[in-house]
Amino acid sequence: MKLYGYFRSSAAYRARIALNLKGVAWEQVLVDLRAPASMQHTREFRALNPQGLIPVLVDGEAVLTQSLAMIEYLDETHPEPPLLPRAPLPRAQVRALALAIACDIHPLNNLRVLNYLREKFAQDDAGVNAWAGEWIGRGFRALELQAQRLGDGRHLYGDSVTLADVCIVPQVYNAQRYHCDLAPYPTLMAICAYLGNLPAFARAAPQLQPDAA
Ligand SMILES: N[C@@H](CCC(=O)N[C@@H](CS)C(=O)NCC(=O)O)C(=O)O
Repeated sequence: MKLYGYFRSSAAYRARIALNLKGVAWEQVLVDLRAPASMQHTREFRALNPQGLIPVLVDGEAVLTQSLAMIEYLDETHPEPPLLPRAPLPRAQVRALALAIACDIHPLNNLRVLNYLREKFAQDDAGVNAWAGEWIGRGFRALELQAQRLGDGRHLYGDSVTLADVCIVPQVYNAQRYHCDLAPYPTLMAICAYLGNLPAFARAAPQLQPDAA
């Protein structure tokens, strides 16, 4: 499989973790999101994903966009280890945690949104960090409580790695990039400290990717 990604992209980070957990052979195609390269806007890349977003997963002739869809595809085609519980209720609860991150937190600190704040609303680094911190903070306050209720202190949900864990580690990385105060979220931080040492997570870390600056 081929994963189109960029070391700092937290959505690509999720896909890297899942590919590693599943133990499939995969290679990385680097898409430099930074200006002036801005490879996500090239005609060639838009032919692959008209959204102009990474990650993109290519499996043979199949092209998949949206990290959560590709992770569920991997989970269905490579069932071990499962990233979603089988029973409907825990399955929905894990998805809810993952979606809280992928739909409600992450889009507000995506590059194109932050660039828009800079270009159209004249925000500097401090303004951009305050924006990102606000939305990450609102999301993390809820997740901290949910992790205390639903997790075991090492996992966001239950006692094994799930899709929710695949999402929280990259989102905490993003929070650190934007200098968020993470002290109010001791449960989330303990979970990420544990997960970050698992080989599949460790190998997916941004600083270990070939395009890391
Ligand atoms: N919901 C999408 C989000 C993808 C996304 O936002 N990717 C970012 C990097 S984390 C991107 O490609 N940004 C390019 C840009 O903003 O121009 C997913 O989960 O795959």
